[in-house]
Amino acid sequence: MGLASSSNNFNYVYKCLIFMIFLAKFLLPLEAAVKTYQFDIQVKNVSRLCHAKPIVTVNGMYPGPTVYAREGDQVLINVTNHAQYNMSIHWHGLKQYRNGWADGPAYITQCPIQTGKSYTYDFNITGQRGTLWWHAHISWLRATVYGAIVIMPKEGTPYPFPQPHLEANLVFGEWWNTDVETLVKQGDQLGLPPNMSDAHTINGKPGPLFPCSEKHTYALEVEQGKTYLLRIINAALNDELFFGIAGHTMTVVEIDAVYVKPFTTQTILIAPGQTTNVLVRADQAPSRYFMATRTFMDVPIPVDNKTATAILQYKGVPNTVIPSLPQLPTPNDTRFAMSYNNKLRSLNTPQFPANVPLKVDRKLFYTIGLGANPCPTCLNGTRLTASLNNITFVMPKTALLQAHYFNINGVFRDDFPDKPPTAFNYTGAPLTANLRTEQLTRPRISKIAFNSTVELVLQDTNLLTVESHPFHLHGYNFFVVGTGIGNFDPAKDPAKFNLVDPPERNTVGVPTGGWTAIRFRADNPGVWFMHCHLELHTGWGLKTAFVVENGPGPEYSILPPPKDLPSC
Ligand SMILES: *[C@@H]1O[C@H](CO)[C@@H](O)[C@H](O)[C@H]1NC(C)=O
Ligand SMILES: *[C@@H]1O[C@H](CO)[C@@H](O)[C@H](O)[C@H]1NC(C)=O
Ligand SMILES: *[C@@H]1O[C@H](CO)[C@@H](O)[C@H](O)[C@H]1NC(C)=O
Ligand SMILES: *[C@@H]1O[C@H](CO)[C@@H](O)[C@H](O)[C@H]1NC(C)=O
Ligand SMILES: *[C@@H]1O[C@H](CO)[C@@H](O)[C@H](O)[C@H]1NC(C)=O
Ligand SMILES: *[C@@H]1O[C@H](CO)[C@@H](O)[C@H](O)[C@H]1NC(C)=O
Ligand SMILES: *[C@@H]1O[C@H](CO)[C@@H](O)[C@H](O)[C@H]1NC(C)=O
Ligand SMILES: *[C@@H]1O[C@H](CO)[C@@H](O)[C@H](O)[C@H]1NC(C)=O
Ligand SMILES: *[C@@H]1O[C@H](CO)[C@@H](O)[C@H](O)[C@H]1NC(C)=O
Ligand SMILES: *[C@@H]1O[C@H](CO)[C@@H](O)[C@H](O)[C@H]1NC(C)=O
Ligand SMILES: *[C@@H]1O[C@H](CO)[C@@H](O)[C@H](O)[C@H]1NC(C)=O
Ligand SMILES: [Cu+2]
Repeated sequence: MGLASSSNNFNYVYKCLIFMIFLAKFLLPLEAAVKTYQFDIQVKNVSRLCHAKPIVTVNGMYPGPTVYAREGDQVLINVTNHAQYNMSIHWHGLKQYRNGWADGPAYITQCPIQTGKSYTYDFNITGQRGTLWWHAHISWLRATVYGAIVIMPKEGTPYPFPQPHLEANLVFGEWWNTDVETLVKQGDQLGLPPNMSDAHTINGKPGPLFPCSEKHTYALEVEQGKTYLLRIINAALNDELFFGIAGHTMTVVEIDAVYVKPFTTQTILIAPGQTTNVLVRADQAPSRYFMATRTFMDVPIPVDNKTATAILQYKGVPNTVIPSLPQLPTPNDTRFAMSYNNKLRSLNTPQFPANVPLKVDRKLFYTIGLGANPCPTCLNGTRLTASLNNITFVMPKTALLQAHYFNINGVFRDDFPDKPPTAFNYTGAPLTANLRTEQLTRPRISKIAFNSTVELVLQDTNLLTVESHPFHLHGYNFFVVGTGIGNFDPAKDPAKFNLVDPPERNTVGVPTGGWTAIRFRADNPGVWFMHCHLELHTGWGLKTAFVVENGPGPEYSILPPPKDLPSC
């Protein structure tokens, strides 16, 4: 009897197990997991380079916490603002389909979360996997309020490259010894750029080439023969960066959460806003090797050119071993920058296709200009400014997405011009005579028909100076179909476009004195910010937005706003 009973029990347990395995294997993956996070915006005293100062943080962490999710998950992040500053957070690179309410740029898609208030960012991660990041999207608060987003592929879906032994995030930032918001205010009053940063950082740490760095050096322990996936994020405010590891080569496998055709390199180049995943094999003699990052700047503009370092530390090697530095290109190495960017190609496999729009419905040509407008109280009688098609963006007092959704008149104009007011030799001799830009009382943005295909050529100009500008589009990835030095030639250049496997990303560098052409299908209704990701230039007005109309019926239209959406 005992035997029969135990056999029955066995049968029962066995059946239950099978059923549970069935549930787990076939039902759970269909059920999207919900990931919840609490982000408390808190001011905390933090010390670097022998200077302590209060900084704005998430949960007291600098950099902030990593958001882990899986493709298909729903993510709920309750941001509670305990600081004295207005706050909003952007989930950089997440497409936020029909859901601009969760995108984050202050006064574009939402009013800020005011002191003492909370707002829950509620979004689904659909059709994306890889490395992205989040950051404050108001004033320069992203100087300290930023962190990584790691999106794993769906359960059971491997990477399209060898499985690494371990993964690590490397988030590059900038550190100022003084209060950044004060610096920005001072710069605004003078009409000049605020003081440049005092250090670059890797995971919030400048490394041993700076004073007081003993505790402020990031080290990654590796085992010889093993392969590591480094998720690299440029969260710096104003600097494009080179990165390399002494003695080691890297294999680039992903940019901006899109897989690329793998290639090996000694150095990567990464602009603010961009991410790059690389595989590194610990294939050198066990020792300690510097990982280093330094600015790329190919015009004589003063920049923070100091080198931040971290350490690749082979297991068992004592800390007394002095690491060597990698050879990075010179700060002005334009040739390296061009050749590196030319190597980036979408993976473009049946599983991960590059759906490049081949036919273009709407052609846009935007010139990027620096300028100076009269400012009697400023140091020089002028305030430095920046513009697209000679228009300096003015911040509205109400969020554009609300104004669009609720048909509030008078907040913005939707007649942003498709081309500059006058054609000129954009990248010819420096133009320093009339640097005025058009400054309006409300923003001008461009209206785009739902599901139309858009080609946008971003053309640098020599108004004041040429310079490289990393442009970021919210709500979309785009394909970088072409780039060149000098003036874009609409007769000749399109013939050279890569419409097969161009890199797909959310942030792209427009080269110094050159142009970049991007294409995307406007299938995500909403109001989507587009701006230079150099905080200095964004602050000067180098930004605009697209208002993408609703499609046919509710399932192609903007979702209703969440109940806790902040008001102005
Ligand atoms: C932050 O640290 C500095 C230096 O240690 C100290 O002078 C200051 O009072 C601290 N501020 C706060 C708010 O704790
Ligand atoms: C967000 O967090 C705050 C502070 O902890 C809490 O009061 C609020 O209820 C939370 N909101 C949600 C939707 O959980
Ligand atoms: C996210 O997905 C869930 C489940 O499909 C759905 O109920 C919810 O409305 C979606 N949220 C957004 C913001 O799209
Ligand atoms: C910026 O730098 C200048 C020159 O070094 C210095 O005089 C000024 O005090 C700095 N501004 C702030 C706000 O620290
Ligand atoms: C770094 O910048 C400083 C100040 O702008 C400049 O004096 C110095 O020559 C630069 N160093 C290099 C290696 O470019
Ligand atoms: C780059 O900078 C170096 C050192 O400052 C200088 O010698 C060289 O001429 C510059 N190269 C270019 C292409 O401007
Ligand atoms: C002030 O303006 C003059 C003349 O336009 C220019 O040469 C100078 O560089 C400017 N100074 C600053 C600090 O921008
Ligand atoms: C534009 O300016 C550059 C540099 O001054 C010059 O080489 C080029 O010929 C000019 N192009 C035209 C079309 O005038
Ligand atoms: C930009 O607009 C201003 C103000 O209307 C004008 O004075 C200036 O010539 C324009 N510049 C260009 C490059 O179109
Ligand atoms: C958008 O256009 C593409 C290509 O013509 C088409 O396949 C797709 O169905 C369209 N989407 C909608 C929602 O109309
Ligand atoms: C915070 O945002 C509200 C709403 O837009 C605005 O009225 C207020 O002036 C802002 N406060 C600060 C300190 O910027
Ligand atoms: Cu810029």
